[in-house]
Amino acid sequence: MQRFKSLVTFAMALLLLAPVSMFASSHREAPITALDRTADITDWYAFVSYDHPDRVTMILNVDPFLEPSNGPNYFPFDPNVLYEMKVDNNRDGVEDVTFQFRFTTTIRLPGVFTGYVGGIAGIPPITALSGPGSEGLSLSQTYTVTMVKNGISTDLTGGRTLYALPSNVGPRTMPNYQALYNQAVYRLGSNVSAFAGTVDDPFFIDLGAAFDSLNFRMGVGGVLKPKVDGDDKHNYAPDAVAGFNVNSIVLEVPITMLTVDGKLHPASDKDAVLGTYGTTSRRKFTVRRSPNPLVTSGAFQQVQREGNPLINELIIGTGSKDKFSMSDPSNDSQFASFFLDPLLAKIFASFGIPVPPAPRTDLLPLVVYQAPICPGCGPKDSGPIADLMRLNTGIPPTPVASQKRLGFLVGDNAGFPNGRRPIDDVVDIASRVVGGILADPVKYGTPIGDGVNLNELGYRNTFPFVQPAHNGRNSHHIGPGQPGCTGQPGGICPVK
Ligand SMILES: [Ca+2]
Ligand SMILES: [Ca+2]
Ligand SMILES: [Ca+2]
Repeated sequence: MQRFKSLVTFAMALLLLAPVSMFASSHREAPITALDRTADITDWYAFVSYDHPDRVTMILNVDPFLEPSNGPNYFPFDPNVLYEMKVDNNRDGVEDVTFQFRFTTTIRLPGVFTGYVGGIAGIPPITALSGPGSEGLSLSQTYTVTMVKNGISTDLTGGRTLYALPSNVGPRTMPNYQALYNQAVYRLGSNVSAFAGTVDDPFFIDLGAAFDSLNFRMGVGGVLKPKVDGDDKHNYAPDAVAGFNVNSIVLEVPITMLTVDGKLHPASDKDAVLGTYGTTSRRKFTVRRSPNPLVTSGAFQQVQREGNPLINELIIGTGSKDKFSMSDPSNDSQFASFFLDPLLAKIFASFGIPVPPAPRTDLLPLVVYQAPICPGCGPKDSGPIADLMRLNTGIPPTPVASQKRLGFLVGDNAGFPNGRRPIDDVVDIASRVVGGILADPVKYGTPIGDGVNLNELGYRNTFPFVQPAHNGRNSHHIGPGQPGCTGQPGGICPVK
């Protein structure tokens, strides 16, 4: 008992030192971006498209916890932020193909007090992003898509003007939001598609339990019972992100646009494997001269990046997070001590969950190129320690009906940590990986999880793979005790 108490004391001491958002995917996790929300990356996804196995889709989500009713300006992208998607195709941890997104804001109705208006005062409802039907769209955003490869910048818009999808204000202003959403999907030719706008946040987590010092509702340390663990169709705990929107940039490109030689490769070939991440950057200098808008100048400085949600959230200590955010992945060996002896594993151990001893070489496949994600990689191909979302493009996508929330851990090899799809339950997967499941699934395969098993709106199975934004007038969140999570008898979610 004394030993147990001292372990608990130890665990609590560790918790006080632990990263602020240890379990959030990446919502408000680093000190700088907690104060700079438009540059705050919440999630990074990269996967082979389920409907087009010859293409890769990348999703960069930014600006966390957007309350759908939060007018009058809602959630424009930041014109002062450079949003980028980066791909390493030759295993040195340095990007070889970069996609850049820049936004421009126009206020078309400067005398009106809100960003969006319709069905009132002679202004028709908003039914289009431009032209007739867009009269009430005062706050209008357009964006550019540029590919940088071998130092050459290529405009991918084909000369078209691309409009970002505003949030779903409500039924009077936007009576057919789905139609607006459809208009924001751009097929740009050469099998390149782009989308940018406010959408349902696809991430799911019981944040309240996680931050109450890992006070999970399913069991001590978050150990799931088989019924809960095996149920990909219901939530047994409240999803704290449910009912919130996020700003999303989605790009789909042919795999051949990304690989080192412009060809497709089988899974056994090392050239099939890409290392991907997303970044936000701002110019180094800002001048504020009232009453004029601020002016920025100078080179771009990276504000944040995300590769694996696991590394950014569960591994890096808060005192190093800003440095990590602004560093390049190819320099991540400076963070090797966090990778090889993670604090979270010690906390799991304090709950009585067996974990492997440090150094944790079983975590290396997430930060270097090696099997199982890169079976074709030899010892000389591993590259430097680098937090990249590694994706083997030779592994075919799993058909939608067969996809599993636990992805790679349960034989759905097209899921995290081989890339990441919206369905992948990264909280549960990452917790189990830290618990040692890659080292020995029998010895260290404790089914750790939070009881939130899916996104409340489900998943879209075609481009852009994100669901339309929640309605500002008629939406709600799913709190403890409210409908939307099911199953747990006598627990916080009512049984249906
Ligand atoms: Ca490279
Ligand atoms: Ca959601
Ligand atoms: Ca979960």
